[in-house]
Amino acid sequence: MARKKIALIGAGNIGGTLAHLAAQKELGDVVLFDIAEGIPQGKALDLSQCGPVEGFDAFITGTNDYKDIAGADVVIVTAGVPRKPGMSRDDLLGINLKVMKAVGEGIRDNCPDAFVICITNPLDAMVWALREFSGLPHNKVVGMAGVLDSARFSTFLAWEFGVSVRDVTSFVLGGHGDTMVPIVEYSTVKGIPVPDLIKMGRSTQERIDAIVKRTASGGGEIVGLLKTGSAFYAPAASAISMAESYLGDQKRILPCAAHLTGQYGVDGLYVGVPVMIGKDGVEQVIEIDLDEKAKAGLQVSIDAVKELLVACKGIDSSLA
Ligand code: A3D
Repeated sequence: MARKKIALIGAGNIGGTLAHLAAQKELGDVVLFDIAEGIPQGKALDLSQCGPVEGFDAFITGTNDYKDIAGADVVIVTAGVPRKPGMSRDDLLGINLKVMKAVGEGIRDNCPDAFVICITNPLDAMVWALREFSGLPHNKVVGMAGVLDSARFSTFLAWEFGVSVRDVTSFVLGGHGDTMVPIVEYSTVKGIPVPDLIKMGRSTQERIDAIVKRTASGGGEIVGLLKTGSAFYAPAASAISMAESYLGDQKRILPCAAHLTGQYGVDGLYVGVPVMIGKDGVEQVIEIDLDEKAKAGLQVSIDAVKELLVACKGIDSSLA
């Protein structure tokens, strides 16, 4: 069987880490694309030389030409610029929207059958715009945020309870970061819901509330420490788990920014919800009953996404 092809658009911190993980896991051959000349080529060469040491078979190449992503099975998009001092949110939105236009058209023209995972921020708006510009089916374009947010939540819960991260399942809905909606009732240690663990005296409501808060500002905490960039190891690992579920038809249930068509009372927006990812991309959106607090939290997320889309449509009239 021919090897799969993984195209990574953006060869920055996350792009390079994605390339390393994809090669180590032998998901397929890897093409790193970036507009910066030399960066994708240099990283590809460096990563190729890990092969003999780590014992993986994967061709890793770097390019500045979209033609080289032709026929890719999976595309993971991290292209964009971070917000710099003095730049407004709308300035950033305008710049990254232009990037999504170029990337979307590059995917449309070269690998329209790919499964596309967007990571570029502001995530919920960029994944929507990328889908619009690429014209791919909605089930084949998805945003990565929930896997990362729930990984952060699970990490802190495992530390709190002093248990293996493997025994923790956590559940988040909604947007990335501030508007994330953690569902504590569905977060468990080996199936025991966190509220039950509080009743058992294993933690307190105050401590869990603090963990929820720390999770929601988890990205900012890392930016504050790194000072020159944002998190990249866990974001890359999260996107790779989504790619693996697609390539292996694993049908994993993962929280992703997915296109909704009436689920959770939302139509035509990308919102963070649990979905099943298999060989057809997003095969199902899992709708769960929410209590009033979670519903209100999700509504805040939805309103924030709507506001961003209005701004996008104001910047690029082809999106209106
Ligand atoms: P960084 O290391 O700056 O890499 C971005 C790369 O994109 C750079 O190499 C740029 O040269 C490249 N680039 C810029 N414009 C284009 C273009 N038009 N075409 C192709 N490449 C281009 O950033 P990073 O890898 O740390 O982060 C990438 C993105 O992910 C940013 O938007 C972050 O905000 C976002 N991010 C999202 C999450 C989520 O959970 C959603 C988490 C962490 C980072």
